[in-house]
Amino acid sequence: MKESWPRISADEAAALIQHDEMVAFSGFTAAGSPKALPAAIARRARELHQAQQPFQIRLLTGASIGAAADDVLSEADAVSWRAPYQSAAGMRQKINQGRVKFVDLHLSEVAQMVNYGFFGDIDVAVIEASALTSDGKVWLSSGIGNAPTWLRQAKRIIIEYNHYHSPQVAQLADIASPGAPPYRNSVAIFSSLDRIGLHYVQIDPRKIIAVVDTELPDAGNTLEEEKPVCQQIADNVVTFLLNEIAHGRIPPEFLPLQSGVGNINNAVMARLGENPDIPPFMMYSEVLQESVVHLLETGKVRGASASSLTVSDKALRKIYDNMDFFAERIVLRPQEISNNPEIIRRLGVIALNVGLEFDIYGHANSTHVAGVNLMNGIGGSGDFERNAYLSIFMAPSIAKEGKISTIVPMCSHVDHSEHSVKVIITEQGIADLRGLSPIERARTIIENCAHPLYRDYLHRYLQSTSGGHIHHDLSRVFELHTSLLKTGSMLG
Ligand code: 0RQ
Repeated sequence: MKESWPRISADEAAALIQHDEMVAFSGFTAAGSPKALPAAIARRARELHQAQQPFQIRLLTGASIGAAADDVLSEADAVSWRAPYQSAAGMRQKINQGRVKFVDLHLSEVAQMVNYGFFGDIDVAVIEASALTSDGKVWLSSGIGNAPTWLRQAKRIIIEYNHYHSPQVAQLADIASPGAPPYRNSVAIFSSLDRIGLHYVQIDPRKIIAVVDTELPDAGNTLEEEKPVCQQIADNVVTFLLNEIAHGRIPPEFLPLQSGVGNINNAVMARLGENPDIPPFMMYSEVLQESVVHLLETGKVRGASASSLTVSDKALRKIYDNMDFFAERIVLRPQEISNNPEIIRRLGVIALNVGLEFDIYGHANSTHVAGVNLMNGIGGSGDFERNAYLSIFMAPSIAKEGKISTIVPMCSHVDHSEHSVKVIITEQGIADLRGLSPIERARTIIENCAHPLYRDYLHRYLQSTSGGHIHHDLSRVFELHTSLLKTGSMLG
């Protein structure tokens, strides 16, 4: 059924959004997020603020959106409340100044929370679509995120019809809902590529209040040139996984991998891809980065499930131009399915995420620098690490040219408890914590993962403390952090 909605401009669509409304954006990372409305909402905020009128939205998303979108909104003071994840410098600053209220959430849980009204009603959903029909079928684009939930729950819908995307992109989508308790059934995914849903979302077309045409690419993902430290971490990950295969702790056909975002994860994927002793494997992840596209082509990655294709323009074009090949190997899912704990546990996913700080007993801080300043948010790391077959965390052993040790006596903020962290890997080495008591864990983490600059301090700290099952000296436990705050370096 061909659609015939009248088109309006992004500014006209933004004018349909009122002060203090809950607005929900489609997508997961820049992929699939609205491209025109964020700037238009920011312009509306500026104009109204100049006229001394209040205008701020509450903003729900899938994960991060394009950094430019979050930044333009935060610069215009257009957002009063934000959840569940962001990764933009400007938005981060406003959150840390207390000018935007931020709620850090496990990404798998957000749809359910919204369905049950934890955050109130969604007034307006702004959804990037690659195709649309007049009877209310909406085909999404390169990122799915929470868009199906927003489309079902929102009172009003603004569609950004992005002609940049090939309408074929929807072949990758598998839109399904896990249902709602107490009548939730099992989610019938037994292998990464299993499909259980539809390619589109069916909505009540009367809810669509505006359609805006765009032709704008996803903001891509800009990865830095591979640093030696990323390569060393990646080599250590490969060594660890090969040893697991050799000892029969990973089956010969391997297990599906989840890989977080950023340079370390990209290096890990590249190294796994190059190594002939790592068998071809599946991915059950949330974000597919650039390196995975190449690995799908070489056959090293047999298939990949995720919520978004966070890749460059070139890689996305390659997928669109070879859709027959990629549609058999990629499934894009709503994040309540891509990050679903039930499926992660069932498939035996190997989770690989980066953290900011780890303590000697194995707790991990992914989100708050020195315990106070938000970096990005927990994202999907908790969904995967808590439920994985092997929960692996990675980080360089030092940050800021050695002024910071990422291994500390006690984490200044905890996102993942010791129970969710089975292995820590830095460029220094591998701390395999399985089966170790707290004191054994501490010795292993310090010896294998801490940087030589900090190793003696940490050993001395441990030796000088006493206690019961776990040893700590509460008067000194944050000595490194205190020194960082006082002198700008943990070394003092
Ligand atoms: O800052 O660039 O100014 O030097 O933190 O660190 O090493 O570049 O690593 O980009 O992979 O980010 C944990 C933030 C790591 C990310 C985190 C400084 C360091 C640098 C970034 P500079 P790197 P990355 C999938 C899974 C949570 C969400 C998640 C993250 C900057 O991986 O947000 O896992 N994870 N999602 O110098 C102070 C420390 C530090 C420190 C590093 N201890 N103290 N600063 N830095 N350690 C994705 C989704 O969920 C969508």
